[in-house]
Amino acid sequence: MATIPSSPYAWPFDASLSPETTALIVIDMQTDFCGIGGYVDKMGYDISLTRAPIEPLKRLLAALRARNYPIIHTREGHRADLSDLPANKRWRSRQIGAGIGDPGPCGRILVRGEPGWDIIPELAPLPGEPIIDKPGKGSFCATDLELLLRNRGIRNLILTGITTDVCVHTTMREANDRGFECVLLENCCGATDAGNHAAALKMITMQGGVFGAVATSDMLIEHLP
Ligand code: C5J
Repeated sequence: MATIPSSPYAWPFDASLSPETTALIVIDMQTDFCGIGGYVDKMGYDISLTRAPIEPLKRLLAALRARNYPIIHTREGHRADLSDLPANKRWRSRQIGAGIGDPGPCGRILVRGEPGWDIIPELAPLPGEPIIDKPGKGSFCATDLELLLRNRGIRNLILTGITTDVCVHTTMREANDRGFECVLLENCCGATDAGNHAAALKMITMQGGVFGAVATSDMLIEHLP
């Protein structure tokens, strides 16, 4: 029986932390969200905030791979013909100068197969680690993530990646509603705004942990069974 120190309760609630029950999800660590010339950079946001989780994530991946925890990566992106891109998402991104599907310094923005869309080399998935390609913010929407998790008997999710307040939070909410027990590692996430990152963490801890718990990767690594 194992838990880690986290807020607002020791996670997971039933002390079932183990490689058989628990998976790491690394969300959207793509050039478009943290690289020079990518989508977030083109919108004018500070990519040092979305790059902050890279080093802690490297250490976390090494620790979890060494203990055989399942690791799943996600990528946000759209088909080359943009048939899975809602018109309002395209319109909104164009308003802010980074039109999804339009050409940019890293290729067509958030289009599958383009250089900016891929996961950054520092955090490249290893062979055998599933990659979920998703058209939306949440990792469960229009993907087979839930099927993969249920087939492996996974019921606890360690959530990391970018951005804290958008794709990570949406995934956490989707997972919580499906009965998955989630922890978000605050130093392994980043947002396009420091205040939004802090607010997203606080939201999780309300109502006794309405979406799960918040911890750090150091605490997790220290207490990993
Ligand atoms: C956004 C994401 N922010 N990965 N995507 O559009 O958070």
